[in-house]
Amino acid sequence: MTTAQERSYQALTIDTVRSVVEQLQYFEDVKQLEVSEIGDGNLNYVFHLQDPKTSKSLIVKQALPYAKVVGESWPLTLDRAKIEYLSLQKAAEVVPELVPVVYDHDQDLAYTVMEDLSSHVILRSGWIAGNKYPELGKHIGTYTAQTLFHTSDFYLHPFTKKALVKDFLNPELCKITEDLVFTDPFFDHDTNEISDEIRPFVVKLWQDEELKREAAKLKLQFLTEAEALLHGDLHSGSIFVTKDSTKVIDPEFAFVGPIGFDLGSFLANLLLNYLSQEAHLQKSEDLQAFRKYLLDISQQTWETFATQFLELCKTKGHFTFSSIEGVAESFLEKVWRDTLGFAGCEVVRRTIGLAQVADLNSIEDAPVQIDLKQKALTAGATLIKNRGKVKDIHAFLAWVEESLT
Ligand code: SR1
Ligand code: MG
Repeated sequence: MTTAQERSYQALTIDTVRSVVEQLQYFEDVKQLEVSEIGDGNLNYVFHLQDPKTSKSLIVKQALPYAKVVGESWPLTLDRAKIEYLSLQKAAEVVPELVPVVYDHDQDLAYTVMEDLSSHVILRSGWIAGNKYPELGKHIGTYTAQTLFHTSDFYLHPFTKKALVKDFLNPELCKITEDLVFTDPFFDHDTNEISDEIRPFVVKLWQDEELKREAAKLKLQFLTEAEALLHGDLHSGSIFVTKDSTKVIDPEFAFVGPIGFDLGSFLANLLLNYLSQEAHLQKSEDLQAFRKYLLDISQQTWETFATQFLELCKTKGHFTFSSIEGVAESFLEKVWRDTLGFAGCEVVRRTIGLAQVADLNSIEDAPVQIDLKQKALTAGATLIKNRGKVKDIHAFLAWVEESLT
C-alpha cells in the first residue's frame, strides 16, 4: 500500500538536491555548488554540497523507500528519516557538542540537512588504520549517560515518558534488528553470509541450546524493555571522530529500549576491531599498544557512563526511589549484564550476518580471517552465555586480555 507520504516522495538527484538547500540561504548561489553522492551505508543517500569559492559545505541525507544494501525488493519506511531527525534534536538538548548541527528536515521527502563532518573520519576506518582517538571513551560515555538518563524513567514524568515511547515507535527498523541481530545469525537463515570454511564451526553454534536460550532472553529484553530512548545502532560506523572531537550520527534505529543495547553495540564493534588488529598491525609493539588503547577506551566509556548516570540519578532524578541507596546501583548492574549480552549478539551478527564489518572482511589473508572470525564467534557466544559472571569492567578487561589476545 502506498502512503500519502510516499506519493509525494521523490528520490533526490545531484541536480534536484540544490533546490532543497536554496531556501536556507546558507550558500550565495546554489547553482555554483559542487555536489556528490557519498553514501556508503546500507540504507540512504548522502549528498555532499560545497561552494568551491568559500568552501562552505552541507550534507543532505535522504532515506530511500527501500534498503539500499539489498535493493528495491526490501521496502523500508521513510518514517526513519523523521525518527533520525527527532532523535538528533533530543540528543542536541543534552549533548549538542556530540551530534551534528541540523539545519532542516522535510518529512515528505524524507531528508535532513546537516553539518558537513568531512573534517572528521568514520571511527571504523580510523581504527582499522590504527589511529587513536584519546577522548573517545569520555565522549561516548557522556553521550550514552546524558541521552539515556534524560529519556529514562529516572528523569521523566511517567506521562512524558509514555509520550516518548509513542513518538519513537519504530517498528520496521526494530524488526530489522530483531531479525538481523537477535534471530537470523542463530539459525541457518538465508540472510547470513557464511563462507564454506567457517560453516562447520557455525553449525556447532547453531546446535548450542544454551546459547540459543540466552540469545532468546536478550531478544525478549530488546522487544519488551522500554528503559530509555536509544540511538539503536551505535557501532563504529555511526561515529565520526577527530583527535579531540566525536560526533554521533545516524540514529534512524532510535526507539525506547534497553539501555545496554547502545553500550553493547559500541563495545562489540570495539572488540571486533581489537581482534582484527592481529592482521592489520604488523609490529607486535604497535599491536600491543593499540590493543591497550582500545581497552582503555572501553574502560573509560563504561566508567564515564556509569559515573555520570549514577550522579544524574542522585542529583536530577525524579524517580521517587532514586535517593534510596542501591536503587540506581542495582539498575546499573543490570545494565552492565545486558551490555555484555547485547555485545555478544552484535559480535556474532557482524561476523556471520547480513551486515558484516570491514575490520574483519578487509583482511586479505584468508586463513587469518577465518581464524579471527572463529575467535569472534567464540567471544560473542561467551559474552551471551556468561554475561552474568563477568561482574564488572575490570573482570571484562581481564577476560579480553586472557582470551582474545
Ligand atoms: C538492512 S540494514 C543492515 C544494518 O545496517 C544498519 O546500519 C544496521 O546496523 C542494520 O542492522
Ligand atoms: Mg547507519
